[in-house]
Amino acid sequence: MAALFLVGLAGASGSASFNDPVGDAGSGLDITGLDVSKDDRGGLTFRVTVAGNHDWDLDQAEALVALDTDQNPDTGSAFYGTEVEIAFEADQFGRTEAVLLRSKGWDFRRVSPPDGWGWGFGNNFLEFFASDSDLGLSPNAGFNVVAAAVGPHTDTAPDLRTFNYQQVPETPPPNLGADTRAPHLLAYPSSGLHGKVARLGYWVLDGRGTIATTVRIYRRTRLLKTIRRPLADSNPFLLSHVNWRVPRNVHGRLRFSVRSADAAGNQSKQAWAPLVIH
Ligand SMILES: [Ca+2]
Ligand SMILES: [Ca+2]
Ligand SMILES: [Ca+2]
Repeated sequence: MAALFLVGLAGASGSASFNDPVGDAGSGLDITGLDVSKDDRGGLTFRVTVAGNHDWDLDQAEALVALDTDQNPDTGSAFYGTEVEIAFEADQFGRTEAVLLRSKGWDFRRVSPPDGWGWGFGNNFLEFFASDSDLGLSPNAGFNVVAAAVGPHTDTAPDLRTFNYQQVPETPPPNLGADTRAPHLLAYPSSGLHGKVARLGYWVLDGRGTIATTVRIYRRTRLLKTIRRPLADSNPFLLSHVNWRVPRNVHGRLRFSVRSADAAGNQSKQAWAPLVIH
């Protein structure tokens, strides 16, 4: 079944195709490409192509396209500095619909879609259309874009960070200034068994996608363990964790802190979560 509510795109200029590997999504939705095209009236179309055939309403697969509209990963929200996100998700009746979200702090809020936007899907793609101005883009401005399949097996295109798209082909993206924005961090209540490996979960968002992390485990105020992760790529679409082999004689209610620093040395606030060892 296919549904398509888009206007035709005669005379598209400034089209770009970005590819993503096939088979990098496990059993999840496998993105194979992202196509961006522009018509001569300032309309932009985004098509996310996926492997295999899907009945979107039946599969309940969810995907999103995130736009860094000012080509600055240090402004906007999660997902490498996103200002605008279009998410394909199930409505209250379980049917796939597209919703528009704008960044608010490190989060997003749903907003009414503009007149004249459109979206649709076919067996192997999701697509939406909007004018550049409704997406917050100046005429002819470039932007960064990433597509992501949401779920237990996240696939993103590209695998890390964003593609740069220019409405005027071959315009170079602007040079970035110094990164002065610290990563944003959440720690998740975690649990484990004494004598076994416990997984301590957290979620870190850094605009430029590179962080170092320090996890500290405490019983009340006594430090039991420090685990350091060196500077490395960080994907904001994935939850992170560190493993801790819990000593056999440790159990009960512990807690842990997480703090991350980006490549420029900006430190996140410290996040805390409980850790229960059975
Ligand atoms: Ca893929
Ligand atoms: Ca931005
Ligand atoms: Ca990928």
